[in-house]
Amino acid sequence: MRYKKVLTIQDISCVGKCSLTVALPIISACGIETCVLPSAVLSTHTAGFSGYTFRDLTEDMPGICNHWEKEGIFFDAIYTGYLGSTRQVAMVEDIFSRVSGENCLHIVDPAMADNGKLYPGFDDAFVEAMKGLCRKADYLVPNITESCLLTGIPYQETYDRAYIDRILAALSDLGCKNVILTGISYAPETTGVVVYEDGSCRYYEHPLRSNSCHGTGDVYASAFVGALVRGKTAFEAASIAADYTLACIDETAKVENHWYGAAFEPALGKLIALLEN
Ligand code: PXL
Repeated sequence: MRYKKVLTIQDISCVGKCSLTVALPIISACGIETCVLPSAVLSTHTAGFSGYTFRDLTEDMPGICNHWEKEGIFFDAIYTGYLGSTRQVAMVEDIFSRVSGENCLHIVDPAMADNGKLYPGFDDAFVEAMKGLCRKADYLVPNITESCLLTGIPYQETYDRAYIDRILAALSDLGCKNVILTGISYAPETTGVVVYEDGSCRYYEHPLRSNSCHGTGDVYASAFVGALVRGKTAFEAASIAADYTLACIDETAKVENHWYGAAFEPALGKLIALLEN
């Protein structure tokens, strides 16, 4: 049996349930070996906490990659999320070229913005650098805000299918082959994901919950990567990740004061069941 190995490159937010503390358990639950390259270490994530610590690990990256190369370590997929500096984005492109195994899948979540705004600490130079990494992705997993920043299309809170088609065409012009566009809602009670593959679009729609919590983008991208590497098609993986994320949001609603992250743990059994269908 081929034992698949994913490398995921994103930060460790020690508390806050996002990035590596979400990717590691979720991809592992999908039955995939999950190796990590931390981009930065923060005491918490930056959305809703104040006074967090931030240690940028850019300087550690070349040495870690050199060692893997010397050991002949290669990956079946590389999945990137929140990166710690603009300089790091080019380093990650270099890592793609050095430790990708045969037919390695590259999945890029350009985690840098939400709700029309860049996250604290990011600027236009970071967005420019991120465009380069997005071109290297086999699958890009952005939200609408990130897509707008990458393409220069003004962010809109309400929109129609023509606006989403324009965003997808612009991402394609940027060089992104396949795009899983998350959080696309065309009706008040529903939301969903648009799966754009080789120029054609499919939409997976599901109920929209009124409770929101931080970190659902990371939960979604991690489940997508786990399902894709397990051998599901991109549309199947996108749908499984959406059903799982919805289950996590429902679990979060049962817990008091859990705004800082999704209660993804109680729904892991559901994810495993979805993968076995
Ligand atoms: O979920 C994206 C994310 C990841 N890592 C850190 C963040 C955020 C979003 O705010 O602050 C540190």
